[in-house]
Amino acid sequence: MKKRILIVGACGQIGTELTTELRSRFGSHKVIASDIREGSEELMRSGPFEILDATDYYAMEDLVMRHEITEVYLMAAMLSATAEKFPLKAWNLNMNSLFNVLNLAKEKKIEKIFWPSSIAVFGGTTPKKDTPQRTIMEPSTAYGISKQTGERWCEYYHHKYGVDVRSIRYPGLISYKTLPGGGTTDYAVDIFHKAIKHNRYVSFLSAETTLPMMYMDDAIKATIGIMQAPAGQIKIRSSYNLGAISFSPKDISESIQEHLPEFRMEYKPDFRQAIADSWPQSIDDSEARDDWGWAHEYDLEATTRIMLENLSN
Ligand code: AKB
Repeated sequence: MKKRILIVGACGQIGTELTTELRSRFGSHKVIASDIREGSEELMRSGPFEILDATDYYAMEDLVMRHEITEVYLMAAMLSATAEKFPLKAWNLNMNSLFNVLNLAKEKKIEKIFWPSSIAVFGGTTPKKDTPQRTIMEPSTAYGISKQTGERWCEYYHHKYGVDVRSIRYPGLISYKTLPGGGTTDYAVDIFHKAIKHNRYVSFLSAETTLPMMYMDDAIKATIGIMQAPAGQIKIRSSYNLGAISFSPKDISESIQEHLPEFRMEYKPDFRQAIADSWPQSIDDSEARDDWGWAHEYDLEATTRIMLENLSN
């Protein structure tokens, strides 16, 4: 059957770049972008777009049937920092949107689903270094609880109803093309904007807070990679650990100073410090590497160079 893709949450940080890449690989008219509101002019002009509330099952079903969708990438979610302010809203959005796509697949209206999980599924009792795929998971944030629950439901729908759902646990993502919103790792994008504009940055995480991170091109490659892999290679149907680089605010500040020696950092940790403190510092992603050939390309040095070059332009 011919492939027709729906991206839900296409105007967000990952959705925007994913839409562009999927359209260039499979053809613009085969990739339907959707979101609760319109996105950048570039995204709106690059192919079909529909307004969609991801929590509305009937609206999603209608869109899927009208466009004869075969695959859904569900990128709509409320991230960790915002979710701490609105825990029930976060639960409703993150869970109801997931149930909508899982049920569409259960009813054979779509064939394949991508759903993003996060390092937020781990908690303060998880081993922090080289966090294994299977380990203690006691998330203490509203966002983490929704992602952990979502993972359990993905696995359940796969085993019980044969739903082809694929997922990865994203670390913090860094891109010059799109801005993140409402996450704890957002500082690692904001810092580049402020470094170029003001030569200084006030970090809401302490100097030594090391977290797993990734350059966006690697994240897009992983997302499309896991969806393109033959079903037999996807042995984990909850969500795969995915690693690339790990750094702290101090590390990234020193990396920026290599290019902008005048750059200065200050540290004023806020409520997001407790969220970051409950997350791993680095990730063991050997199962993703073995099962479907995941490999990252970008280190901190390359990420810093690309970010500064492109944002200066
Ligand atoms: C966040 O900070 O909430 C996200 C994530 C790690 O899932 N970037």
